[in-house]
Amino acid sequence: HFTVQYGDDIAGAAKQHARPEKSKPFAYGTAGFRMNADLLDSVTFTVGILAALRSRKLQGKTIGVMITASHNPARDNGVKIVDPYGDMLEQSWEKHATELANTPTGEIKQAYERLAREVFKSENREEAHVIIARDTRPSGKGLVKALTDALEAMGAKYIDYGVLTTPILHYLTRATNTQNDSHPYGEISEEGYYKKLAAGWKTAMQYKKPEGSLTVDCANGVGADALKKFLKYMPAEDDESGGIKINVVNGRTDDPSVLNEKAGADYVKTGQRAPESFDGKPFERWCSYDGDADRIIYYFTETGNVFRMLDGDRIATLAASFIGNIVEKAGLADKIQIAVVQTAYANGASTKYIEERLKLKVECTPTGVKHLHHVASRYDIGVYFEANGHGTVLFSQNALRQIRKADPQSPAQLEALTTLQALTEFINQTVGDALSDMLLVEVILAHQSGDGEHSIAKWFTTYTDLPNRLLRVEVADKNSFTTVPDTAERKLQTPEGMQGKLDELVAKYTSGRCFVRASGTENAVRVYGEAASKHEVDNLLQSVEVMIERGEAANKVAQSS
Ligand code: G16
Repeated sequence: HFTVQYGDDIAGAAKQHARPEKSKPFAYGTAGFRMNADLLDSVTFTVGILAALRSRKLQGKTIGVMITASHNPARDNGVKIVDPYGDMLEQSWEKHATELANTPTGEIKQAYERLAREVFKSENREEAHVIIARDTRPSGKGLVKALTDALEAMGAKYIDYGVLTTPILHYLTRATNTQNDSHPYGEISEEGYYKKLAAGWKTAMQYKKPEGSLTVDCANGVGADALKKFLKYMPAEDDESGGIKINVVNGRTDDPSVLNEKAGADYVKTGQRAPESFDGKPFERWCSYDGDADRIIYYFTETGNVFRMLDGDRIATLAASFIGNIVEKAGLADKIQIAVVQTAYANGASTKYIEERLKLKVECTPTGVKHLHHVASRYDIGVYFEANGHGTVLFSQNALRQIRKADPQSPAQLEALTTLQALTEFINQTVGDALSDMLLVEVILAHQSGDGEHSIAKWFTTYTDLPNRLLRVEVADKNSFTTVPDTAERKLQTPEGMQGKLDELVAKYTSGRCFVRASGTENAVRVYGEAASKHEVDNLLQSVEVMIERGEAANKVAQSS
């Protein structure tokens, strides 16, 4: 038995952030806790306790806490913990977060002390360090107060960085913890992030000028503020070396009610349509960020107003093919292994293209960047993207070493190495990042342009997507939808018998594939399907929706009788 400090302070402070007695159980989900902001005060307080505890457990390393509900409507909010190297909270700690969040306020001291004994093993008097940021949601400020009350009760030191994009908070967490390393990640400031990205861009774009302009729909979220600030660090628009014209639209962060409204990456991807304010001319490049700027989707129209979307799968294939190419040109193909990580939402045509054309390994994980990131980090270069536009490219220590020590034998090799080196600089190594991913796409398209064809159109024609659809179905209890372990969420375990019925439906369609899973960020289930034709996929998804609704109705009857 050893002494655990701060228990009484926590019990005292918790009274100001009491857990509502009748609330449903809270769970640390796909991206931390996420729900209606009114329910989040007590949860955020307990996240503060856990963040400080985690910092102490890791010898005082700095832990990040981000308050955001990203793509959700403005009334929601969320809170998630970022580990020292900028990746998501280690999964074995998620259960501690869930347990603390569900502890009745009167028992919080005991629950905290029990947990501290379990994780510390012996007395721990380390300092605790936490950094905080939030998106533009009005509820964010109050939640930061709940968080800092907990941090103060825990005797933790903290910095509140105010309103930032999620990826910038991840960047700052890593930069803070690597400042004394031989290769620090970057300057510990928001400005440092912009400078690092712009410097990488300039190197990668030496002697290149992007074709035309790019318009960015910022979903009226924090990405708009970040992008406007970032543009000040970029070369002038008319600069022959990397100058680019970027238009910012849907950048209203003063009115919370418009956040993610008929705009943003989720709106575009889910509905396979442009944001409402779209007025692009044929072949003009557009992209959409989501509410906290960690996802991006590209699109354009062809003559005749045909809408063409380039989602996360397309960014993954573009990046994997380009990087594979320059690794080879740099003479490093036998030293650096590249793999692509996707989820079940990846279009079957993209997976086929990566395996058969690019001849690269593909891994499939459950939804949530935390899962993809983990698997991608096992490779020298791990390209990971969810179809919804959330992803990045990771370079291992081995890859970085090989790139640094390579000795170019020709001007072509030197160019390939310089570009590769620049990519390692501006691609966010901590998490999916709309701004950094946008630069990646723009660099690649600029390198591939110049033959008279629109680079975005050429990108679109590399393979043909299988017609697909994503549905969101509201159900009484999304937790009654569970999936079989180790199937990357592709098979339902419960409701009992539903997977069998789903298999029967899918078998009726050419190249049919469909799965159902509970969302980890919204109170709904998601249904994804693809088939050989649009007509077939529409039909398939309609039948699946009816099947779910019948199941719901039968449940209701069973419960009331
Ligand atoms: C979050 C996660 C993503 C996930 C998305 C949807 O995104 O970070 O990895 O794909 O939610 O998850 P689900 O289908 O479980 O609701 P964001 O951008 O909302 O933070």
